[in-house]
Amino acid sequence: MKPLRPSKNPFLGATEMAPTDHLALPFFDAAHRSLGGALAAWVPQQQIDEQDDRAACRAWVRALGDAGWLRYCVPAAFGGALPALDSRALVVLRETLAYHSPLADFAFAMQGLGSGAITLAGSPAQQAAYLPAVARGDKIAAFALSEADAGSDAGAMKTIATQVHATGARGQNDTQATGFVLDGSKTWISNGGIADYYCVFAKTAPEAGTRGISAFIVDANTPGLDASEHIAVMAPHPLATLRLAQCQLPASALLGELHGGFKLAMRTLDIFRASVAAAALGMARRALAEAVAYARARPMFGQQLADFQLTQAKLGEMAALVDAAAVLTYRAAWLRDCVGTDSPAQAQAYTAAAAMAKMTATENAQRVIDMALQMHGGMGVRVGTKVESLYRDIRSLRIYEGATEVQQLIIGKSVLKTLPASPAPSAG
Ligand code: COS
Repeated sequence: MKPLRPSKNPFLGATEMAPTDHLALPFFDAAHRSLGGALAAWVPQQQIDEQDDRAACRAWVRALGDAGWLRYCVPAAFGGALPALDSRALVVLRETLAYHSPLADFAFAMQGLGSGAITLAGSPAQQAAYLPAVARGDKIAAFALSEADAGSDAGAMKTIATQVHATGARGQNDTQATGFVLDGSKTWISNGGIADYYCVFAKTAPEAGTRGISAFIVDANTPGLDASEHIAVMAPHPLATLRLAQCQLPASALLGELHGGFKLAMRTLDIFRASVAAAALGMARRALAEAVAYARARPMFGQQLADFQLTQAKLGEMAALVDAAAVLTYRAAWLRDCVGTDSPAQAQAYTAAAAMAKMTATENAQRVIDMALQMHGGMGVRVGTKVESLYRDIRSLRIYEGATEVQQLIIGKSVLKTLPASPAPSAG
């Protein structure tokens, strides 16, 4: 067998640039290829100490903003790089960032998710006040939907926004609200405690279910907002519980239509679900690169680990899982960019494709990373090796922004709606 190229130090792992060959696929155009190439060269040059996740996240936002990468989170009219949010650019950015640093990817992604609802439904004044600052990295953004008893069942939220009327009366008279008072609690809020503002979803008509939810922009310094309860997780990143006690908001804080918040949240999540898939893909590609580097270098029974058919079979399975995730992820992004979501049928097709991508890419990445860790043997569980941190980093992606089970539900509902009631009769 042809000797395999050993790396100098197998325990340092695969440190080269993120791969870019996949950008040759027809889902992408020349601009995506050049974006991916430039970012892949930029990220490894950054020296950000990630020991303190909050400080690191701020530093990544600063670096990503200064270098212009955050401009892909907002449209050109508000300081963005492209006329509209481009799903393929988001996918390229997140995959490449996650390959090197899941925390860099997190910092980037939250700028997008935390400003997405403003891009989709903000008033011109809201867009001007927040989006350029997000694109520069001057404002840190956050998206506050989940509650202790309302995660997958987002419509079950209890946080309430009571309308205040000119007379000082409180109620649900939709026409004369001069402001709102927010009461409740949100949890699992990424960037909680370091964000400059939060897009908060709250009930404005509690009896109306998902049709009685509205979105608000809540500045971090709003009296009554407390984001000091940090949540520690297995792959540290800024996360907190928000307490909202009698937070007084002006009428201008309402984001989008009154009672239109649930759909706005779903539309925002839809855009970014394909990019969560891309982040998982970046981590899976990195795990595969680590496994290949290790297998080539590790001597065992008089040959290298990579010389064993068992190893080659595993690497083959990992590569196929990565490519399957890649194709679904790129298809979802391409559908949104190139087919659009204007008609109900298009929107339905994209929602299902994004759910398939998110489910498959995160689940496959978990398997690929687990296999890469297993291949590393004892080194795989040693704190400080890349596969060990990837093993922790990937886990939450199967849960946040719609758990795998929610994606299954979305895909299943879509299949029931779109497939014919009975299969065509067979010719025989
Ligand atoms: N885009 C636009 N509108 C959407 C939508 C989408 N992707 N998904 C649902 N809607 C609309 C529906 O069309 C429906 O509209 P009408 O009231 O006009 O009929 C409304 O929203 C309610 O939809 P549905 O009845 O499907 O809502 P459910 O309460 O059954 O919830 C799931 C459906 C489970 C899919 C939804 O709650 C969900 O995505 N949950 C996960 C939330 C999540 O990602 N949490 C993590 C938070 S961020 S880390």
